[in-house]
Amino acid sequence: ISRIDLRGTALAPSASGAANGVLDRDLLPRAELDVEAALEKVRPICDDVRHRGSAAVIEYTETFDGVRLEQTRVPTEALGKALEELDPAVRAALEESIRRARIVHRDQRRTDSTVQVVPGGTVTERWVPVERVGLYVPGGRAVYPSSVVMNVVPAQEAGVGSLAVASPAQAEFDGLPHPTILAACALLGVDEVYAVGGAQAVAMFAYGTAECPPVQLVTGPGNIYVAAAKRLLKGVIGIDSEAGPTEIAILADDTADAAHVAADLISQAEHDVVAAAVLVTPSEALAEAVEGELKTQVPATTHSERIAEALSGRQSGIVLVDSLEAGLAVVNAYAAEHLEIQTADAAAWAARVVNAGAVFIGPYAPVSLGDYAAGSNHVLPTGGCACHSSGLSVQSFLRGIHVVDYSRDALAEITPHVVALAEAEDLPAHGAALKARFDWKVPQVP
Ligand code: HSO
Ligand code: ZN
Repeated sequence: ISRIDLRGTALAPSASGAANGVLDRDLLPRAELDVEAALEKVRPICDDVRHRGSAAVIEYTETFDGVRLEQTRVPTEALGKALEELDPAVRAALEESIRRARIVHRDQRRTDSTVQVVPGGTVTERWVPVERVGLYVPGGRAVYPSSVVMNVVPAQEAGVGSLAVASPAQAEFDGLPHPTILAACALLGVDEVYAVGGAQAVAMFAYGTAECPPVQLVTGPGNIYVAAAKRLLKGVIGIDSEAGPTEIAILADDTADAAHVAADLISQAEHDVVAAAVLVTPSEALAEAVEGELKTQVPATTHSERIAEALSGRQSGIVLVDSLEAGLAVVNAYAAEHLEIQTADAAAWAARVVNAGAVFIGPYAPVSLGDYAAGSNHVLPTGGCACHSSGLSVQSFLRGIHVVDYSRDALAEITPHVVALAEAEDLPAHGAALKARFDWKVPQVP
């Protein structure tokens, strides 16, 4: 892991508390993902699925996954069987993860609210779930039943009526998606699952096929082709934000336990050779101790090669700063997907974080807890998107409909203003629509 020395660099937050303006983002370790290049590859696939439906989906599955499907939908019996065969310890863990996620996400549900703007004039914001949602679940190396939980629970708690899951067909599992994915679906009560992956899965969801009715929103992580297909079909469908490689940032002082800091950096580096692990600290002693811990811990882990590559990439590093105040400016500018605060007074520092997907406070809230069982969601904005976006929540599956209700008197009262604005915009018919209700006369402002 490399060191980035920002000591002596002016990092004080601006008057508004926002650190973005004062820190050159290029100073920070971060990788780039080129989705654009994949767009040209997925365009013909999406077009083909649009025109030929299931037949095209089946052909692409044969080409890319080496499986000849008879039908794209996974039979219900296969879901039940996967659940029966699930390791009881994994089942119990998933059940607890689901239980906690439900507690948190149920609490996120907004209630409709009506405000009286003027006597006789109200506006209501009515929250309505998306009717049908498609959830993409990757196959291959990243088989994450926990991500099924994190996508399905908020959709269900939002009241989404119809939910379908797509996950690549796997030759080694008789052409079905990974059995743990199927078992997680069964546990969550999802029975509509398709053995389809890649861009063709996103196109199937967007345009619909004879087997799979179209959905309105597609969520879930995926490889670069899935990301490209989502970007391409956005508009036909709604999408969640693009999930880039996992990131962990840790703001720590010398009260932090170096072994724990190292273990947490390693935990997220484990995802991917391009995963980012960043420690921000004013403590040279901690930096050194963490480097020492990494030297002993990394070789002892199962995926040591992948982790070593992630930690030595330019997206990872130990950032030395003059003070925790400067460190706060750095982590706010970085806008990490996950941010741990391991300092004295951690909660107080955490309260001053403005850009992060999720914040983990103190020594007993490691990111891995949030990945599986804190109750919070682990689908979070990456690549700095935390400065404008939020993680997945019940809100992601709702739309707010404005409901406008005005009486005759309330409309009469505002008519002169509407007419004035309509005329200023050279749209007199807009004003006329109101005047028509008052015999074409503009009611006088009292
Ligand atoms: N840290 C990942 C989520 C995950 N971790 C799934 C383990 N399984 C992105 O937040
Ligand atoms: Zn993780």
